[in-house]
Amino acid sequence: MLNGPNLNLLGKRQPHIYGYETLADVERDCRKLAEQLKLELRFHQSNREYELIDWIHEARETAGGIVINPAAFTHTSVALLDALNAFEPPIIEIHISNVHQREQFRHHSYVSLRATGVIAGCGTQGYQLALQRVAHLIDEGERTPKGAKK
Ligand code: CA2
Repeated sequence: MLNGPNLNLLGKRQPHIYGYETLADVERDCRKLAEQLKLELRFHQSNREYELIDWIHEARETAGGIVINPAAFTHTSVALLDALNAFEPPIIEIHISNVHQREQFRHHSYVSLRATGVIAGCGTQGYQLALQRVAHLIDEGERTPKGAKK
């Protein structure tokens, strides 16, 4: 689960947009859910684009899926898109706010060009919804023989 720039401020500023839960609260709730879903969860946040890219590269060898809130990099980063394009398993893009109800520049997402699914406007609950979706897609992938039509 990857989180982009400024999400370390979650719950501490702009609660009218992002709510009162901190990123530590989100991580705690997701860890509980991951345990129920029998998934090993790695949870990261960075304000640096290259660090997110390095984690995506690392995930190529180790992860069954990615949940990513790219934050402002959503709208700017071809580099993040390129890294995600090199990752094969499911990717769920999540936004806490409904980006489509906000400024025009938030309506476009480079990451959506690669994301398997997108969740926006469900608050911090979106992270848990995304995790459930990844678990479902991993299960489905394991039941579908390679090369079979889905
Ligand atoms: O709604 C989302 O989750 C966003 O990805 C959040 C980004 C924003 O740039 C995207 O357009 C939508 C902003 C993350 C910054 O988070 C803060 C949280 C609390 C206080 C200040 C910033």
